[in-house]
Amino acid sequence: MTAMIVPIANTGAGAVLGGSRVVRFAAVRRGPDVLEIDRLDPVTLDRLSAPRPALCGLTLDRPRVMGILNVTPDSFSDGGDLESVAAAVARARALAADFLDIGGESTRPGAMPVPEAEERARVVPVIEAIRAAGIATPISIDTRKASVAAAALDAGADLVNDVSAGTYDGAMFSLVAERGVPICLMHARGDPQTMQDDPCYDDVVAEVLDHLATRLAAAEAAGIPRDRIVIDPGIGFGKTQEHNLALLRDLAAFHALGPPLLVGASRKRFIGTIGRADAPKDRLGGSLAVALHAALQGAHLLRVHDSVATTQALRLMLAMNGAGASDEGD
Ligand code: HH2
Repeated sequence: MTAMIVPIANTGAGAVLGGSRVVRFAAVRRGPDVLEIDRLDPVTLDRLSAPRPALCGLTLDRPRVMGILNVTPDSFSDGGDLESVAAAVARARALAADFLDIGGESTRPGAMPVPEAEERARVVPVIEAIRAAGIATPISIDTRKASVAAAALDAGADLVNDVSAGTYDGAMFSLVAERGVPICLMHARGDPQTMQDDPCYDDVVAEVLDHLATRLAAAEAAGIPRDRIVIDPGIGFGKTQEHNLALLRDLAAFHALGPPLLVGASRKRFIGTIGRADAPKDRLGGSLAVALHAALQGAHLLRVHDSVATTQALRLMLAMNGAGASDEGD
């Protein structure tokens, strides 16, 4: 198992965390010990702090907002909201996000798989219409299927978000390598139908880290260069509330792998439970709290439903930390 190093993230002093404009760390936790960064080996220190490569032309020195556009009838919080292509385009515009993440298959707990042709028919017209409307925001296609990813890329998508990290469809990594696009590798345990049936880990952070290291190596072996890979601990995918909280608490541990870090916690069940909000759409306050926490642990991409509110919160966080609120020069 990977030896876990958890940067103690702070603002103001030490080395930058994950190439961030605002988050720094002067010490790390390793097991029970706290080490000053001058006691870290240079390779580890470099991996933890090196600037991350730009993604689809966007720098990752500040957190970027990925707005969720679900074109599904059954997503847990917004399923069925978008009943026409025109409504999806209007939503894409209203999200005003740095990235758009478009999905045609719900991966909520208990969801049934969607046939490939059906999933393609949901996402392709929406991507084509977004591009035809002149919206140039980078689009990520949220799918586990290589044929859906291929059709979405043909229609104008720029990167692939695979919640199975290439384990669902053996053709996914070769497609991504061949097309030369970035991919987000997310940790999940089990499939959506069964993943919440009593998930168990000895040490959830170490095990998720190890799994992502293995998938990262598999993606590289399939010809996807490291500078086109994003990683994600997969909040809510085969995890209890305690697992989610442990992953968020030690989020900075994931910087040790090197790639940019994406976090998707928006409106998820643990936010409703802890924040006492039964309806997913009532979970904005808790979702913002988690997004800001993740940003202050150096997360590079925040996958959210409420992108306008999240962008506003991040601008304030950046301004208060002296990093400027504006995106001028991006
Ligand atoms: N969460 C969901 C879907 N895709 N992708 C990444 N990389 N990370 C996530 O945490 C993640 C994801 C589930 O949320 P949502 O899309 O809102 O719901 P549904 O799966 O029901 O469509």
